[in-house]
Amino acid sequence: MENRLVESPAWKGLELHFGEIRDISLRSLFAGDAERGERFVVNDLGIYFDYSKHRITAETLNLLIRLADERGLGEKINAMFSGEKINITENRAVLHTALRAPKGSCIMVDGHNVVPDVHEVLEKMAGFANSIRSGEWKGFTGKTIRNIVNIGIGGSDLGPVMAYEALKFYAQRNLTFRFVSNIDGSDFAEAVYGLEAEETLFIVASKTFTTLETMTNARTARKWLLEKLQSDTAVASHFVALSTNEKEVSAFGIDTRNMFGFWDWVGGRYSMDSAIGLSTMIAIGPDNFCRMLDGFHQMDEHFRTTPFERNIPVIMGLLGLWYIDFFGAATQAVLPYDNYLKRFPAYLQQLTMESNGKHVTLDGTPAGYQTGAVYWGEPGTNGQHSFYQLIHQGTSLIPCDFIGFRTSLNPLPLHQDYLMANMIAQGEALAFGRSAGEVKKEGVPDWLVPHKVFEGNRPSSTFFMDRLTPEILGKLVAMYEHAVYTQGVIWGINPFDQMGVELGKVLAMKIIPELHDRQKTLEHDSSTNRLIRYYRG
Ligand code: G6Q
Repeated sequence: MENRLVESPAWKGLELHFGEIRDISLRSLFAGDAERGERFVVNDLGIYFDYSKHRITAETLNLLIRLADERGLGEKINAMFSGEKINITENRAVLHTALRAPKGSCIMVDGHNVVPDVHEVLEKMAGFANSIRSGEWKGFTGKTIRNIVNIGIGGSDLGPVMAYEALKFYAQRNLTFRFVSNIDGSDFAEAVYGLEAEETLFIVASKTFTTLETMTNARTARKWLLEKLQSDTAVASHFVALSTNEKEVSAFGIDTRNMFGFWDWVGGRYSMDSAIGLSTMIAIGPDNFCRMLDGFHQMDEHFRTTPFERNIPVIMGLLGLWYIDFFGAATQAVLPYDNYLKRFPAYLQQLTMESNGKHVTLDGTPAGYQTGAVYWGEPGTNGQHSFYQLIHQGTSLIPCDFIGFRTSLNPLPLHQDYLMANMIAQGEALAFGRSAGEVKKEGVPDWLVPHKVFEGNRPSSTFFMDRLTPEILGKLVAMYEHAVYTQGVIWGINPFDQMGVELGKVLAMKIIPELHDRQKTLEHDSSTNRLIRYYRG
């Protein structure tokens, strides 16, 4: 089936339909239906999802849902939730949903119920998080831990950083959190700048415990600590590991009692609610962490059980596909109107692009149609004073996701009104623009009119919620996770491997010894050879 997407009846129907509605404006769609702003809305789980400002009709949605049905989305959702090995290239189950399954549920992998394992780790994490938060856990010299440095990269960094920033309001403020990911020594140097080793805990977060960047930073951290504390035994009270690889953790010198495990069925970019979330749990406390997990779980259940026409992640995934494959949109902007969500676009970049940036379908043949879009964004209103110009008046079509909250966590007079007014106004301006006639009425001279025209017809979704809580964050992340899966299923690709990051890593390992050994003959292309010689100096 994988390769027949473009042959499927619903796809053919969408092609015809696209021809009919591509030039219809949002102005006319709204003018023709006074209820449109209520009709294309899902209000569930505390999320008001308005997708009325999309270039769709009821017919578009029907066809997209038919496409999802024809591609077996319902069965594929069940396959994922029930632990089938849907990550076929790595022969693995994909069970991030088990990380937030309530105690007492049963999810079998290879004849084993994994839910009790998940809760055992959560309890161990909670015990540890509490001992750091209360000051009970002491460093090697008997001092209380005040600084937590998470060392990890990719999925072992972006989730923890994003969640820490997003939930900082709920964090225990006498603890300092820093994150090191880059192999660039400056990242490490800045992360430990001004920290007392005696009061610092390093969390080495690595599923494999072999990643070059993380292991290099972890070794540097160990050296930094030992130089200051002058004893090898200090490692035990200043290092913990989050990993699936007990052998490597132990070889590094971390006591496996200070290791928090997870499993091969948790993908890196789907792991922020596994042991990889230890820094989050230390920051916000186990109770808030559980509220976040509950939010994830509620969205999982929504995705698993809600009919597609009211299913938030399914609709999101379908709309994304509509723009990518029919309108030729190459990018999708994510614009949170909440400063705490400043790292959310970066987090989503990995989630979406590493998942759906695939050129072959499950059977290995070229897709032949466009898959994953480029995700990007910055918080509003900052972005309005920077790149929004291109979204409003540029030549590319860029669907936008606006994310906002009714209540600010820091309610300073006027700020929230101004923030939300701006978010709402942006969606309105993008959709309806400003015509030449309207511009002329303002007395603008003819020659200037084209420059002041906003064509409009630029689509956006708005996600409106009451306030940013751990529970809502869980829902938002799971919502995007499942939208990604929805698209992956329809495209017939594997959203759960990431072979594309391998080649660069392999080539870097070859180049490392060539950088200083002038005897080594360089056998790359002429450009690469010259770059290596330039570095050699
Ligand atoms: C995510 C990817 C990747 C991974 C990092 C870190 O889905 O697999 O970003 O998370 O390469 O890997 P380790 O956790 O094994 O160090």
